[in-house]
Amino acid sequence: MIRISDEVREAAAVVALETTLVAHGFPPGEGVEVGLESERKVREAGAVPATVGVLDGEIVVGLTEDELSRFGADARKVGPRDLAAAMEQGATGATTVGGTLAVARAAGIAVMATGGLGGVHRGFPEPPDVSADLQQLAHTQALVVSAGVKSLLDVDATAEVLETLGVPVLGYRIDTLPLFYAAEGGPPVSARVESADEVARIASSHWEIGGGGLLLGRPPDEPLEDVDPLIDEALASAHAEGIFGQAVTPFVLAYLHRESGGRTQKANKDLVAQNAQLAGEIATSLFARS
Ligand code: PSU
Ligand code: MN
Repeated sequence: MIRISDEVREAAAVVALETTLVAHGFPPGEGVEVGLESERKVREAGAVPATVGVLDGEIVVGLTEDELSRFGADARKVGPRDLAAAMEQGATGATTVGGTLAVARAAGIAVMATGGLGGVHRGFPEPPDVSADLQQLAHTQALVVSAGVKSLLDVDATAEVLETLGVPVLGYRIDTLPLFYAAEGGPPVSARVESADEVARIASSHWEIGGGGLLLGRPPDEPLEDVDPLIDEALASAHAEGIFGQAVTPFVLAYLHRESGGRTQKANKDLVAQNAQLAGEIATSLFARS
């Protein structure tokens, strides 16, 4: 049912990587580059990358480069609820953070990296759109490294939901939750941490006492502090075009990449790689402690 690559199966320290950002978060071709760069960063940190996706109905943990290149804009966006249908229908599906976590749980992988977590969309409850990432994170004993929550969302509301769900929100050398492109100005984290080893210790303790997922927010090294007006424009444009549900995030990201002259695309690519590297360090620390 799940094909785990030999390398991942034999690895000591593993980091799961998602494919939705590869297929739907960047222009065609570029997403695959981002995925491959993330894999390199995980390896540099001494861990093994396990990129997850559904290929012709088979859940794969540890896609090869050739396999990864098949995750283009025509791939389904697969959250936790979509996995079984994609399998039975022989589909090719790019897993979101939530979908990847569901597979990581089945495969016994405890660390994953992404760009920005999904969350509560702006304007809640109109529409009542809350990413399945949140619920799945709460129920999976895994740590997600991200540049916080995507700032096209209602980040404050998302932080409140994470508290309600009992998800620790750690800040990597920062007191507030990073805002994806921007570093500062988000809601307070539940604990600030200074090192990968400290994160590994906190995650281990959390799991020992029966806790579920944790979020680690890592601010981007080169933040963009002026994207907010463009995000407002992108969301207004999505609304005007009747874009809703799963299509909103890809639409808004593509709008920003285009209208910023590629600045958000570069920032997004860089922060995904930085998160992958840190996730690799944490996976390595977790293994050393086990
Ligand atoms: N991070 C990025 N780009 C992305 C995503 C994360 O830098 O495209 C994806 C993740 O797969 C996340 C999804 O799970 O966006 C959230 O989508 P939605 O808001 O529809 O739940
Ligand atoms: Mn949604």
